[in-house]
Amino acid sequence: STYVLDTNDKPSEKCGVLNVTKITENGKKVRKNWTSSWTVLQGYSLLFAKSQGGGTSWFGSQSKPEFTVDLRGGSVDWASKDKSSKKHVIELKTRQGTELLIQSENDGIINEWFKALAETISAHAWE
Ligand code: I3S
Repeated sequence: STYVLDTNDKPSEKCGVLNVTKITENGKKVRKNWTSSWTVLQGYSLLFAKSQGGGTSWFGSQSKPEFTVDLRGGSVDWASKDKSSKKHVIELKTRQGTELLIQSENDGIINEWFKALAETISAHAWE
Protein backbone atom coordinates (compact mmCIF):
# COMPACT_ATOMS: atom_id res chain seq x y z
CA SER A 1 0.00 0.00 0.00
CA THR A 2 1.49 3.27 -1.12
CA TYR A 3 0.01 6.70 -1.39
CA VAL A 4 1.01 9.93 -2.99
CA LEU A 5 0.01 13.38 -1.91
CA ASP A 6 0.69 15.92 -4.59
CA THR A 7 0.11 19.59 -4.02
CA ASN A 8 1.26 22.55 -6.03
CA ASP A 9 3.53 23.99 -3.38
CA LYS A 10 5.19 20.90 -1.88
CA PRO A 11 7.30 18.05 -3.22
CA SER A 12 5.39 14.77 -3.11
CA GLU A 13 5.19 12.76 0.06
CA LYS A 14 5.12 9.04 -0.32
CA CYS A 15 5.65 5.87 1.68
CA GLY A 16 5.73 2.15 1.19
CA VAL A 17 7.76 -1.02 1.61
CA LEU A 18 10.79 -1.36 -0.65
CA ASN A 19 13.89 -3.55 -0.75
CA VAL A 20 16.91 -1.42 -0.03
CA THR A 21 20.66 -1.82 0.23
CA LYS A 22 23.55 0.58 0.51
CA ILE A 23 26.39 -0.11 -1.90
CA THR A 24 28.57 2.88 -1.03
CA GLU A 25 28.81 4.89 2.18
CA ASN A 26 30.78 8.15 2.36
CA GLY A 27 32.43 7.24 -0.92
CA LYS A 28 33.48 3.76 0.24
CA LYS A 29 32.09 0.54 -1.18
CA VAL A 30 30.15 -1.46 1.42
CA ARG A 31 28.84 -5.00 1.34
CA LYS A 32 25.29 -5.35 0.07
CA ASN A 33 22.65 -6.12 2.65
CA TRP A 34 19.20 -6.14 1.07
CA THR A 35 16.56 -5.26 3.66
CA SER A 36 12.83 -4.79 3.40
CA SER A 37 12.33 -1.23 4.60
CA TRP A 38 9.51 1.17 5.28
CA THR A 39 10.49 4.02 3.03
CA VAL A 40 9.16 7.53 3.45
CA LEU A 41 9.74 10.45 1.12
CA GLN A 42 9.19 13.64 3.07
CA GLY A 43 10.31 16.88 1.49
CA TYR A 44 13.92 16.37 0.44
CA SER A 45 14.48 13.53 2.91
CA LEU A 46 14.18 9.85 2.23
CA LEU A 47 13.75 7.88 5.46
CA PHE A 48 14.13 4.15 5.94
CA ALA A 49 12.95 1.99 8.82
CA LYS A 50 13.12 -1.77 9.13
CA SER A 51 9.86 -3.23 7.92
CA GLN A 52 7.82 -5.18 10.48
CA GLY A 53 6.28 -7.01 7.56
CA GLY A 54 3.02 -6.74 5.64
CA GLY A 55 0.81 -3.81 6.44
CA THR A 56 2.50 -2.64 9.60
CA SER A 57 2.19 1.06 10.11
CA TRP A 58 5.01 3.57 10.23
CA PHE A 59 3.59 4.51 13.64
CA GLY A 60 4.14 1.02 15.02
CA SER A 61 6.39 0.04 17.89
CA GLN A 62 9.63 0.68 16.03
CA SER A 63 8.96 3.91 14.23
CA LYS A 64 12.49 5.29 14.46
CA PRO A 65 14.13 5.67 11.07
CA GLU A 66 17.19 3.46 10.57
CA PHE A 67 18.72 6.03 8.31
CA THR A 68 17.86 9.09 6.31
CA VAL A 69 19.32 10.45 3.12
CA ASP A 70 19.23 14.01 1.83
CA LEU A 71 18.11 14.07 -1.79
CA ARG A 72 19.31 17.61 -2.49
CA GLY A 73 22.07 17.51 -5.07
CA GLY A 74 21.67 13.76 -5.54
CA SER A 75 20.89 11.75 -8.65
CA VAL A 76 18.60 8.92 -9.53
CA ASP A 77 18.79 6.44 -12.40
CA TRP A 78 17.86 2.89 -13.25
CA ALA A 79 20.66 0.60 -12.08
CA SER A 80 22.67 -1.15 -14.77
CA LYS A 81 22.67 -4.97 -14.87
CA ASP A 82 26.11 -5.17 -13.26
CA LYS A 83 24.81 -3.46 -10.12
CA SER A 84 22.23 -6.14 -9.35
CA SER A 85 20.69 -9.28 -10.78
CA LYS A 86 17.29 -8.13 -9.50
CA LYS A 87 14.57 -6.58 -11.65
CA HIS A 88 13.33 -2.99 -11.24
CA VAL A 89 16.32 -1.54 -9.41
CA ILE A 90 16.81 2.19 -8.85
CA GLU A 91 20.27 3.56 -8.14
CA LEU A 92 20.24 6.61 -5.89
CA LYS A 93 23.39 8.66 -5.31
CA THR A 94 23.61 11.38 -2.71
CA ARG A 95 25.92 14.36 -2.63
CA GLN A 96 27.38 12.94 0.59
CA GLY A 97 28.74 9.92 -1.28
CA THR A 98 26.14 7.34 -0.34
CA GLU A 99 24.81 5.05 -3.06
CA LEU A 100 21.69 3.01 -2.53
CA LEU A 101 19.86 0.43 -4.55
CA ILE A 102 16.08 0.48 -4.17
CA GLN A 103 13.96 -2.33 -5.55
CA SER A 104 10.42 -3.65 -5.71
CA GLU A 105 9.13 -6.76 -7.48
CA ASN A 106 6.18 -4.61 -8.57
CA ASP A 107 7.07 -2.50 -11.60
CA GLY A 108 4.14 -0.09 -11.06
CA ILE A 109 5.33 0.68 -7.55
CA ILE A 110 8.97 1.13 -8.54
CA ASN A 111 8.02 3.39 -11.46
CA GLU A 112 6.07 5.64 -9.08
CA TRP A 113 9.07 5.85 -6.76
CA PHE A 114 11.39 6.62 -9.65
CA LYS A 115 9.10 9.46 -10.72
CA ALA A 116 8.75 10.84 -7.19
CA LEU A 117 12.52 10.75 -6.54
CA ALA A 118 13.37 12.28 -9.91
CA GLU A 119 10.78 15.05 -9.39
CA THR A 120 12.09 15.79 -5.91
CA ILE A 121 15.69 15.98 -7.08
CA SER A 122 14.87 18.18 -10.07
CA ALA A 123 12.59 20.43 -7.98
CA HIS A 124 15.58 21.21 -5.79
CA ALA A 125 17.75 22.02 -8.80
CA TRP A 126 15.31 24.84 -9.64
CA GLU A 127 15.22 26.38 -6.19
O1 I3S B 1 26.62 -7.51 -6.22
P1 I3S B 1 26.73 -8.85 -5.55
O2 I3S B 1 27.89 -8.98 -4.65
O3 I3S B 1 26.61 -9.98 -6.52
O4 I3S B 1 25.49 -8.92 -4.58
C1 I3S B 1 24.87 -10.06 -4.10
C2 I3S B 1 25.42 -10.40 -2.73
O5 I3S B 1 25.39 -9.28 -1.87
C3 I3S B 1 24.64 -11.51 -2.08
O6 I3S B 1 25.09 -11.71 -0.76
P2 I3S B 1 26.44 -12.42 -0.30
O7 I3S B 1 27.30 -12.59 -1.49
O8 I3S B 1 26.96 -11.42 0.64
O9 I3S B 1 26.06 -13.69 0.36
C4 I3S B 1 23.15 -11.19 -2.02
O10 I3S B 1 22.45 -12.27 -1.47
C5 I3S B 1 22.61 -10.88 -3.39
O11 I3S B 1 21.25 -10.53 -3.27
C6 I3S B 1 23.38 -9.78 -4.05
O12 I3S B 1 23.05 -9.58 -5.40
P3 I3S B 1 21.79 -8.94 -6.10
O13 I3S B 1 22.04 -9.25 -7.54
O14 I3S B 1 20.60 -9.63 -5.53
O15 I3S B 1 21.74 -7.45 -5.87
